[in-house]
Amino acid sequence: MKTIITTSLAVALAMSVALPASAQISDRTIRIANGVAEDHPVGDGVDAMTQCINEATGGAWTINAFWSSSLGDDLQSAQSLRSGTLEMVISSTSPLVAIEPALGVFDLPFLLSSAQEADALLDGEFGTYMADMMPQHNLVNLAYWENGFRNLSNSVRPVESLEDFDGMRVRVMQNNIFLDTFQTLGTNATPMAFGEVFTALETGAIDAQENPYVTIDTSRFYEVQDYVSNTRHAYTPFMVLISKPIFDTYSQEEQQILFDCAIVGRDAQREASRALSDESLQRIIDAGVEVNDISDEAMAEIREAVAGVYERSAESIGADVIERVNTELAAIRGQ
Ligand code: TK8
Repeated sequence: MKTIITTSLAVALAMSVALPASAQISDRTIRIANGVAEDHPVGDGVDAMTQCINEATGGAWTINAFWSSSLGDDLQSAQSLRSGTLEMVISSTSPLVAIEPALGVFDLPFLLSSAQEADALLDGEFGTYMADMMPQHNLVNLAYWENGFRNLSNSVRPVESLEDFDGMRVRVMQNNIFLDTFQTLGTNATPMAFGEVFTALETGAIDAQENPYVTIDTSRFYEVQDYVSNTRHAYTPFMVLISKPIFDTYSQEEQQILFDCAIVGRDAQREASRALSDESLQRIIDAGVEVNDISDEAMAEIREAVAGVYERSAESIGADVIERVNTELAAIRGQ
């Protein structure tokens, strides 16, 4: 009896030494929900993340991405994650404000002014501080990817001044900060899920929407819009979220693979996003859309008009969160 135990122990030990990794890795299937189209830079990020996972798990995991809101919109998907019926979503922070109001900090108009600033903020202490708010909602943020600087497109006129926003029927993401911003600019703003935007533009139910060039390109909004104005009014990041109830069933090693590969995906995704942005802009122009910049003077007026949004959002976001982001940004800007 004793010999048998000793032998099986020895075998188990030998195996655990020979197979240090696979012993902790189970077969898993991860479905990833997305609102964007597959040729959006998120597709490049998912490819890089998947390849990294394949290498780390020896192919034990199956990753299935679903595009163009085919598993539901950002908020619906995030709710499915919370109840443990879906594994992952790559979502803009904006619709998630319904779950965690502090995320509205990223919707504040003209908060960020460059991609470098965004990276430093999101990959630094502030990004961690915001991510740490998610587990209490049954969500785990693995990384921040790039959605990008948002620009206004419409079918009415080029927006060159504050007055040009007047009366435009614009779709905004579903939260009060975007609603406030666009109402303050004088538009008739309607919150709407991303998946409904193309049809609403096509049928003329709305005149305008706002998204980065890569989204105006890959979601083909240029087919149903005549003008794009370079407003860069917000940089709303993507969160790569995993369901916490599901994440909790993963071994520590598996959890680490998720974090590491989401970062590998992030780097590929941001690179693709920045490379595609100029190409997308060119495709939009080639499609016959009129693209315009806004003068510094007019931009200053637009910024001034929406400055009050910060004050009015302080209660929902949390004054401490706004103070924190301002402090962090001042440090990043070397002020
Ligand atoms: C895609 C969205 C989208 C966002 C929006 O699911 O809703 O306008 O910018 O890209 O996250």
